[in-house]
Amino acid sequence: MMTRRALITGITGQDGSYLAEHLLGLGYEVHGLVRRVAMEDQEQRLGRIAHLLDRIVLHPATMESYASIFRVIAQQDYDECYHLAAQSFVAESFEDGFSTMNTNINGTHYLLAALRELQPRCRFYFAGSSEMFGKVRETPQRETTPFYPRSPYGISKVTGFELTRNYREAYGMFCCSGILFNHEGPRRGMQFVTRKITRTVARIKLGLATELRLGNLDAKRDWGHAADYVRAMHLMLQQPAPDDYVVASGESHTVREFCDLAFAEAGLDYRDFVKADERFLRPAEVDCLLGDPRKAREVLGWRPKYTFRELVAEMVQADLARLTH
Ligand code: G4F
Repeated sequence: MMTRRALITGITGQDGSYLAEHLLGLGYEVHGLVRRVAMEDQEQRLGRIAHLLDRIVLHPATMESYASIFRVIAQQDYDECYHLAAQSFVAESFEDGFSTMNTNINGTHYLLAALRELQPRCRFYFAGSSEMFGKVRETPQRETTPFYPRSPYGISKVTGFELTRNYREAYGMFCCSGILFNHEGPRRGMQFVTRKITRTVARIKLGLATELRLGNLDAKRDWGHAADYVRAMHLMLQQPAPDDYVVASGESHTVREFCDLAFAEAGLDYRDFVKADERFLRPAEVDCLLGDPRKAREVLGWRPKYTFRELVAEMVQADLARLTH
């Protein structure tokens, strides 16, 4: 069989790094789009893929420039394109909605337009998000649940989702969206609540911090492990026809429960350290997300390997190990 070639935008992020590993394991030739500054500052910016650098090909481009994306797509053919690059921090999208919209909406549009022009047979994956459900219209959320985004980030993802669907229907391209619920792991960025918690637990345990300040402890999320979720992305592009899929664990937990388990993993009681801080509240909150992964299970044959407890434990242990070595 011919080696398949995949292009990943956002390859330096948590999901990009796990997906690159997964595709390499399947024998793919893996390429990634990265900002030029990342190529020039590899130690700082390519940390998550440092162990893969001799096995992948990186191309400088930015999601803000159609010309730069076009140039990369024009260089060679790809079988599959995974569009993961985005401004993905919801709180930041309230601070600067314009740049979130610009990067997330136009970036997706540029990439789809370049593929349509140059490689309409390339299969395309769009990283949709459960934030699109926002103020949820039904529980659990599934592929047919109406969207009600609550942040500039959520709005940008709804638009990316609609663009992806429109390219599928208007131009007959193989375009899929994964509606992924929160997915975490030891490579998660520090600004997201799970990693903020596990890193601070490790710091407290080692005497480097004395408290953890958080916003809404009652928010509920459907959390899974990113290594599991990237497998679903790949499976979507192997189907006979393009479609959209919810990817979720089917369980919902509060931020408080995450804290409870994470502190307990280090032998601590979260109530002794967690402080409410309204600086971390959002202008509009998504209170409760719970996904229904039935379609992914039945059509893709996808099943997560990690339980919620295993996810929390792995993240705490990884942060403890990082700070002690
Ligand atoms: O970890 P978070 O920042 O993730 P959020 O907003 O759910 O978004 C993540 O998941 C989405 C999929 O549903 C992705 F599309 C998106 O890109 C991102 O990966 O916040 C989780 C919850 C929120 O309800 C937030 O209000 O935790 C609450 N929270 C409470 N205190 C906090 C904090 N979140 C952060 N980041 N920091 C806090 O101190």
